[in-house]
Amino acid sequence: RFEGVTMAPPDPILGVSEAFKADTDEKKLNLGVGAYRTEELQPYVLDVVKKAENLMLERGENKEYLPIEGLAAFNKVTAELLFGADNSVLKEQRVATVQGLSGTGSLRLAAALIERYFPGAKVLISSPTWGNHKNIFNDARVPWSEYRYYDPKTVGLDFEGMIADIKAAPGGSFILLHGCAHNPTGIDPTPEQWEKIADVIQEKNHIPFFDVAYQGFASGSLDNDASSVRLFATRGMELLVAQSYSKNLGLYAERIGAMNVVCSSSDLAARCCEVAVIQVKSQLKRLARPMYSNPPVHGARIVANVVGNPALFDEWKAEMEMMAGRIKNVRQKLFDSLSAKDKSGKDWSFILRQIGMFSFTGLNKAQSDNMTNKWHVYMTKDGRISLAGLSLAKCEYLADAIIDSYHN
Ligand code: PLP
Ligand code: TYF
Repeated sequence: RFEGVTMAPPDPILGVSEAFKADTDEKKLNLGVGAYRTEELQPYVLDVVKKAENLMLERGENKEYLPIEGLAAFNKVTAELLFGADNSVLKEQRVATVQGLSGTGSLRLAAALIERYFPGAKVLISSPTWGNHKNIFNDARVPWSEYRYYDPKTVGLDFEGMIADIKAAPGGSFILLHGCAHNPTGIDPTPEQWEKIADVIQEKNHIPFFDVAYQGFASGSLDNDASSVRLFATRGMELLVAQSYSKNLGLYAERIGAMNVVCSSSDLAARCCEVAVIQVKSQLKRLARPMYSNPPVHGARIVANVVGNPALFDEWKAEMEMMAGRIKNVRQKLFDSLSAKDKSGKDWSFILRQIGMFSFTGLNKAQSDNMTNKWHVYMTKDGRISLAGLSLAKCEYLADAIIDSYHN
């Protein structure tokens, strides 16, 4: 009976790691998955995470089930980290926060909410976007379409196209936005552009839906990286925000994140907003119950301990700056190596304008194949490379590989 089950295609991102493992060449380089590595290209567990885990062990905490909505201390600090503790959306108790199974699980939970309570509503996603967004909305049976985002001619943002497509979407659509460090392009709107994006979303009565997977990782500052979300929240808009601690705390496998729903009301002082928060939370719990019942506790405790303890919080910020700084250093070195080696006169400065873990090189599929087949550099076929998996020592080699692939 199971022989009727057909073969599923490999995941375009995680499949790259599998291919990398199978390669026996010692020059091989894995720039596929977005996971931070040290200069020695080893996985990194943050010192603050180890300290928080030691505290947890000393306290001898139990393994009882969490409530469906997750750990209360985590939900409190995660919303404060996102919006800022003194933000009026928190003071007015306008946010329903539930712990999710990292960014992916939180997005999936919100997709289920959209499918159930906004039947027929469309989600607009950027072209291109993180590959899993399409899977998540397909899986939840939420219709989606794309808005223009990346302009290959400028290797920058197609802002006019983006605005036109958001304007043209049916009123009341959900507009998926990357809070910072857009994956895969590394290109973010400027603060002035964010204001204009908020204007058209408000005009069209759309609902902004932020995916925040890199808070602190784009600029090195948690507050700067949340400024897009805060700008929308300050306007009193309703919005959805998925959060992930995979990258900024290196908690990839702990699956820790959150879904935040900001409720609004024409009369903000009215009780109707409070009621909306309670109702939305009850429905998120109802959706979670048959899917996974309740979320894991370990990562939630780590985050609650790190963010809730001023000394650990400061240490975290320093470690995050160190990680973001290392990525900036390899970004600069890669640019310098490309500029020095490439005799064609091509302008590589777009690499320096991109931010976050990734660089979108502009290499097409055939050129990306050449990177892998000839140079043993593993990357996604859309031309994205993870700078978090690159070391200063490998920049020259990578520059040779890119130049060869570009010009042949
Ligand atoms: N959203 C974006 C844009 C991402 O890049 C990622 C991870 O790479 C995620 C969400 C979710 O990751 P996780 O499920 O590990 O939190
Ligand atoms: O590199 C990326 O864009 C991500 C990484 O469950 C990732 O796809 C890997 C596994 C996972 C979530 C994200």
